[in-house]
Amino acid sequence: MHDMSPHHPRYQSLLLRDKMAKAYQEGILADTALIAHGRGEAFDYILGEKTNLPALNSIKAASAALLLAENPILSVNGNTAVLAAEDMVKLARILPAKVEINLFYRTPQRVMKVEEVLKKAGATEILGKEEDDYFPIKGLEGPRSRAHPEGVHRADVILVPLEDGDRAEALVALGKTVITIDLNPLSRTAQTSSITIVDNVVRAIPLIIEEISKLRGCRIDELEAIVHEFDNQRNIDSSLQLIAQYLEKDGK
Ligand code: PTJ
Repeated sequence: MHDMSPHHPRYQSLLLRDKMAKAYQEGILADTALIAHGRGEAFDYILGEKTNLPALNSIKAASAALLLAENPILSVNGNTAVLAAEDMVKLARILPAKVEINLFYRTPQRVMKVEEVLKKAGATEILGKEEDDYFPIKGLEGPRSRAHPEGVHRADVILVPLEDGDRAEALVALGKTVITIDLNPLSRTAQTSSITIVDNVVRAIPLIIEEISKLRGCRIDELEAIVHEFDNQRNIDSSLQLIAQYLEKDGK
């Protein structure tokens, strides 16, 4: 760990960078994960590095959808495991939901490393392991098409933070409700998912956990109304407007 002062204006961001760099050195992350993280940082910067109103709206809709789900699944890749394993495991426990590993740059070694991270965070049941059964997702090729028969295949609602566009699109085409957390509101994942949370995973997942405990006492029709009234495209447009306002204000 680099010696960093907590008074540094970018302290939190530097801490996350350090965590990512260390995880890469330990073989948990693919090299491109650091590039993906940098892209996320850039979007986070122009969103003010805080959870904005559109993100709060989608967090509420996502929480209602997860509570309504019969078979919710939390899909975990390398970046999510490194940045938010404890929160993902906590979310899985309170729903309850299953956790499934799905890697874009899949190697048996990385699957084992991500499994270790999740176990260390307290996960007991993990799907998507190297030795697990799987069937490919229709319309997808390569290792990221792997889906566990009791996990992603059976799921009605899937949380896929930091995802790649093709997979989100293929899952939506199978009739699944796909919730994504992606700082880039223009990414294909953001644009094709059912519910898009434009926020950092490190802030969004704890907020989903909080929202779930608030909505827990709601009736089913109340939860359904929250999901039906949510307009994903309009909400993404609001995030884009925030970015435009930020650039306009700071560009002057
Ligand atoms: O662990 P693997 O092998 O499954 O690989 C995971 C990555 C993320 C490397 C892989 O899925 C990938 O290459 O993703 P992309 O296509 O670069 O997309 C990542 C998206 O996540 C981008 O739109 C980033 O802006 C966004 N992003 C990056 N960091 C965060 C983020 N969104 C939310 N929170 C973050 N911390």
